[in-house]
Amino acid sequence: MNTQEYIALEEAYGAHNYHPLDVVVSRAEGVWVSDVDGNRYLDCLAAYSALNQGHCHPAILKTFIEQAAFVTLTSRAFRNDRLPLLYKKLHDMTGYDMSLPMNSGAEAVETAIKTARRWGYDVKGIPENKAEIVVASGNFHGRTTTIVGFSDDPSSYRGFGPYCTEAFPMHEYGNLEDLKSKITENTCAVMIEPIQGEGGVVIPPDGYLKGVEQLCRENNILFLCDEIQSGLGRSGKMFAHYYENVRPDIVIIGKALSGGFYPVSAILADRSVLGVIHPGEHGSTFGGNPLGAAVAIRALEVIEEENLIENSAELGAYMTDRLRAIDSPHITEVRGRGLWIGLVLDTKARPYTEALKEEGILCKETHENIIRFAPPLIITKDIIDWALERIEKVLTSK
Ligand code: IF1
Repeated sequence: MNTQEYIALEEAYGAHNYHPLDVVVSRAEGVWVSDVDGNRYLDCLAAYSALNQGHCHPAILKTFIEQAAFVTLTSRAFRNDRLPLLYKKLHDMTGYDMSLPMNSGAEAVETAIKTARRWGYDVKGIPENKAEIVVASGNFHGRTTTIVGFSDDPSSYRGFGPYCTEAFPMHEYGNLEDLKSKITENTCAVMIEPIQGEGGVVIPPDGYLKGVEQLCRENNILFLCDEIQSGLGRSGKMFAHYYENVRPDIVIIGKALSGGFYPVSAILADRSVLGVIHPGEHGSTFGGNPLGAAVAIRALEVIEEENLIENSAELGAYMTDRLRAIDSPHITEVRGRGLWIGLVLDTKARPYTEALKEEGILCKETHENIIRFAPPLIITKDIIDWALERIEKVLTSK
């Protein structure tokens, strides 16, 4: 079958919950993907940073295949020989006492919400069912009904109510005075992304993360940091919150935690916080399974072994500088951290992402006028130069 035939099937029998580019990927390796018609593309989206290690990384693949032949799932009614090693690896890499593994990012966010509320009641002494978590404008934390209930993007929340909005007061992202005004005696946590991905790589003002941490400490509130997209090297550091040397009480991770092989997410926290969850009070069928744990351990090792964090910082700065040097009347801003770059245009971005696809580059627009570039962190300078030639051609031709 060819591209159009696959698309016809998808249109006929699949829910239309996405508007993807018309490229039908059938093979992928490293930074490259190929479609069913034999066209090859540079992947500049990396599955929204689930593929920091690149597609089908051979070392992770080897572990995936080996572990899948040993044991894939035990449920948590029994123990297994991979999960303890993942717990230790996450402790060693991040410095947090403990972690709680889940599957999707949204599940990890829900886990953070439940943990913060339970801490609010059992430790802080907030009256039952009164706990509030302050969230940010422009947030994206997943698509469960709880989470979309505190989104300010109608395409995320419209028609999915009723919501529990009083439990999630919203402050203007980046505005510490506004955050302060939203804190009450019933606030158990503040939850933010250190950089907002879906908002188009929105970097908050210097000092904002430090200010959030300070307000949380002063008001006995937990600082929850969603690093599902920004974490694990994407921003040029292990975590984007490292740019301001803050230490959140709960760090939420996912996506590249498994290198794109398997849904693995987790929350990281010290015993004083995660100790509020007791046996039988939270979990999931696949959470902490040995296949996911084995893959996650190997995915984390690859980040270290291949110096992906340093590569992201170095080549991200290079790519950002080169994009800023493009003489295009349509580029109003180039912003980013590491290999996570938002190209802000003064016009709709879709025609440009379509034109880039014709040049062999896959990337995605967000909020109509922003093109995100987030290639796998294994990318090399010569491939970035190859891409920049084509990006400049497209951005100066319309
Ligand atoms: C889609 C973007 C959307 C996330 C942060 C939690 C989650 C995500 C910071 C939930 C997931 C994905 C979801 C995916 C597209 C992508 C995305 F922000 F990355 F661009 F949607 F807005 N926190 N982001 O970025 O993790 O449950 O998906 O594993 O829904 O199409 P998940």
